[in-house]
Amino acid sequence: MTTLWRHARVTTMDGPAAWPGLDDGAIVSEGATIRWVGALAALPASVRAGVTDERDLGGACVTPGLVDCHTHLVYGGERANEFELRLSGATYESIAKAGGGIRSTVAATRAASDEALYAAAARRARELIAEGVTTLEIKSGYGLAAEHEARCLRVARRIGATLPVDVRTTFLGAHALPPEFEGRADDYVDAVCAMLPALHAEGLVDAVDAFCERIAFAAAQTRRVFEAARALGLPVKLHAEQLSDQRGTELACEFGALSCDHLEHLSAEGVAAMARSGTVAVLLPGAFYFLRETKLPPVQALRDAGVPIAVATDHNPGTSPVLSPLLMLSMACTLFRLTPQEALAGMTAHAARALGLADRGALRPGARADFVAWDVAHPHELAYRIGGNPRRLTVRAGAVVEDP
Ligand code: DI6
Ligand code: FE
Repeated sequence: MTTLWRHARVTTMDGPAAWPGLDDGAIVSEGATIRWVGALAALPASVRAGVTDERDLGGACVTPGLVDCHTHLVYGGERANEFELRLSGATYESIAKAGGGIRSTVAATRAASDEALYAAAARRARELIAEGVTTLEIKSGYGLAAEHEARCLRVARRIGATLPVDVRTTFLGAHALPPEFEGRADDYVDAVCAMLPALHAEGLVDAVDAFCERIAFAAAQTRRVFEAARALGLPVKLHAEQLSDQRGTELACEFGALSCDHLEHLSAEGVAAMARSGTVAVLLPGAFYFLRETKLPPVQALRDAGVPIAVATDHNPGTSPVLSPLLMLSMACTLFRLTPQEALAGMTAHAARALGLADRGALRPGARADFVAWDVAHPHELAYRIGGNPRRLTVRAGAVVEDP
């Protein structure tokens, strides 16, 4: 099927000049792929001749499908109790040290059945899809034992197989120290490295991540996880410099990391390392907001160095219980002073790059026909609104997505 999608303002996100986009724009999709995109008046007769189906988008704004490149969507339970504790003065780090935090979610995740994990994660994924997400990264990291990490990654794959969204999975075995390894972090890192080959052989791992932080893993331990990833040819990412500067970014860049994420405490050396290795900076305003952080990521230094900036929900029960990608566009602007265009690039073109996906995130010939038609007059409205969902229609791999 070759479809002409016409009567739209098309924002391709294919380079900085593509803003706000083409009035009277049109897209021709051939199967799952974009064949042509441009102003309708410029549609070549040869392309027009092949069109078998036409859809009028009613003047909507069209953008690439959103890519949420950092989520922890699969877990049991929730942590509203900790939210309340923090409001009365406890800190995220003190709660973690007292055995709450990630560990409490690990206990709830281990206790949950596969079905319960799937049902909860699918409910969350539907919320993201409803706001225009067509590609979603899901990390493990709440199982922290081979069997439970595998269960979580299988649930993540099942989300991709059953819902209209492409799922990329990331193994985050080095997220926290599970209680059975208390006082033996190095032994647990050995265990994490030992889990990876079987998970990879089962096709469950697209990338490997770690949490390099005082309350999690040291740089030397992170290095060992990355070496295990490299031995299998898997790309790496890192939760880096979120609460303190551990120089995790420089380490990740040594391994050619796809992305370093959070980055509130990133140093000038870290910025330079990212620029050299072409690593994407993934900013997570939901976690910054929810933890009431005050140290801002060095956005201007990242810009000046030409580091691509992505934006994601970081959905997780402890620090970012966020299911609204559009709200993250808004917060990226209000909290981090991104422009609406930068924020949208952060959830399309740059997010795709943070996942190592060259076939999406921008609307251009040869790319996947993943796009969203929004009831807005200008794409900057996507970052301006707080609440309200202007999505009219999602097209994924060339076909209209039915509400899941
Ligand atoms: N950084 C975060 O913000 C989340 N994980 C991480 O490495 C927090 C996860 C949690 O608190 O459950
Ligand atoms: Fe995270």
